Amino acid sequence: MRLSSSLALTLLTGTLSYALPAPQDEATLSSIPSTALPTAASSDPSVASEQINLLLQFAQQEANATLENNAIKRGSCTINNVAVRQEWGALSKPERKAYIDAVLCFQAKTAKTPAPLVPGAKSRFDDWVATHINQTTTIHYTGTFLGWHRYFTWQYEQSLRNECGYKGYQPYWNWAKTAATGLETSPMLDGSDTSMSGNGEFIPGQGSVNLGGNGLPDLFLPAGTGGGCVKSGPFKNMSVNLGPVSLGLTNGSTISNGDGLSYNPRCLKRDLTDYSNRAFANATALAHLIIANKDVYNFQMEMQGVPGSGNIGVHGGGHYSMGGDPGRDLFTSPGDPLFYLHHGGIDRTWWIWQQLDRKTRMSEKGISGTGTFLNGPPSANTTLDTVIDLGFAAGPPVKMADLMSTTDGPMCYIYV
Ligand SMILES: *[C@@H]1O[C@H](CO)[C@@H](O)[C@H](O)[C@H]1NC(C)=O
Ligand SMILES: *[C@@H]1O[C@H](CO)[C@@H](O)[C@H](O)[C@H]1NC(C)=O
Ligand SMILES: *[C@@H]1O[C@H](CO)[C@@H](O)[C@H](O)[C@H]1NC(C)=O
Ligand SMILES: *[C@@H]1O[C@H](CO)[C@@H](O)[C@H](O)[C@H]1NC(C)=O
Ligand SMILES: *[C@@H]1O[C@H](CO)[C@@H](O)[C@H](O)[C@H]1NC(C)=O
Ligand SMILES: *[C@@H]1O[C@H](CO)[C@@H](O)[C@H](O)[C@H]1NC(C)=O
Ligand SMILES: [Cu+2]
Repeated sequence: MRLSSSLALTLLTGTLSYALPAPQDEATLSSIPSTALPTAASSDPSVASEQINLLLQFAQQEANATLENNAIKRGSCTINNVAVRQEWGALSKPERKAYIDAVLCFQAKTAKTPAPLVPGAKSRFDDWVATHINQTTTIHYTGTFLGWHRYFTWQYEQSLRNECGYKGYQPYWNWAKTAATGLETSPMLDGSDTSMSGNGEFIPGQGSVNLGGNGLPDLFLPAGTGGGCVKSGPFKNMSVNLGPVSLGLTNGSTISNGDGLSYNPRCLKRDLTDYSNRAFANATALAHLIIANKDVYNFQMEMQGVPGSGNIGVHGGGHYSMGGDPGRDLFTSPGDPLFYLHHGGIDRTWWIWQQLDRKTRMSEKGISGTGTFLNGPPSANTTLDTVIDLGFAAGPPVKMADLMSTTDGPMCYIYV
């Protein structure tokens, strides 16, 4: 009796990983106690980067301990078969090329979306953009934001593997790193054959983008160092077919092309903006997001930016540091293939945060919000039973319950 209740307590407090040392890796498992984790984000970017690294190590420890137990219990996702998602710069050049080739293959495959429904969806890549446009107002500032984008990114990765022979996994963007180095010199955006293509052509004399208006205070972001068509790297020839729906321009105005579903082929434009990366997605901002927020409401609001606060969060910071078209259009943003590296980074941030308190943050208490953008118009609370449906991009529909863990539901991956 005494023994079983203490085991139950151990399970409840999530410390089973420490109680049951894994046979081969005991030292690692017990190496970072939760008391050693930082309690406040450092304002020094290099110290903050160290803090993020420690949080990441701890998250891996927690996730790996569960995967070790799954191996003992002969579960399907174990430490032996778990996919490991890496930062773009950590991939070898052949690995980067393999990812790029799979995306180009995807862009050359015929769409599954029926043309009468979305005339602008020409490729498999476009199926994803169409789904995102169609659901934009019900997947941002909602209870589904994190889960929806986790599933969207995972299914994209799976489709690259299953339909285009990709053998790797979804790489991610570490904004803290590009905030320190600058975007244009990073291996992800240097315009080389092994990058996600580079900046757009420089357009002199651009003004600012205004993210305010519509009752909110103005929030001006300066233009970047590009602005025109991307002319270097693997995606220099790609055609952006859908949108825009709500594209911020550098003269402060916003343009749209109706519902964004008609065929509107144009070049991929980027306007790499170090300012937005440094101001909103630096190491301190990322460390603060993970450390300071104890409940999911505050976590996801800081991540997306509290409207009117002047801070667009790491989510907005990443999007607006790409700039251009479709980068500055919330609806059409997956039309830039860099979107998936950005959302790999978003998902990784959520994953690390979840591992710090697995019991709460992977349960219904780890969900906050409703089915509509800032609950306008009012709608039902999102729960573990809320269904996520990616339309013609990929199936099957799943429940939020299946998306709270990256290793206990249909998915099986971790981050390093
Ligand atoms: C967790 O497991 C992954 C996959 O085997 C490994 O790459 C990573 O180093 C491990 N992390 C820790 C902290 O044990
Ligand atoms: C871009 O298109 C041109 C003309 O069709 C072709 O010669 C070139 O190889 C293409 N470049 C890339 C990177 O796909
Ligand atoms: C901003 O630029 C767009 C595209 O060039 C143009 O159509 C629009 O009229 C401009 N708006 C303002 C306020 O200058
Ligand atoms: C880093 O991000 C934080 C939070 O967004 C911000 O307050 C700070 O000014 C940023 N640092 C720099 C150097 O821009
Ligand atoms: C929805 O969630 C809010 C905030 O957590 C809560 O106050 C409210 O009671 C919930 N509504 C229902 C119908 O459960
Ligand atoms: C858009 O969403 C509606 C409602 O969920 C759905 O019926 C329709 O098929 C969707 N269209 C696309 C292109 O996914
Ligand atoms: Cu989105």
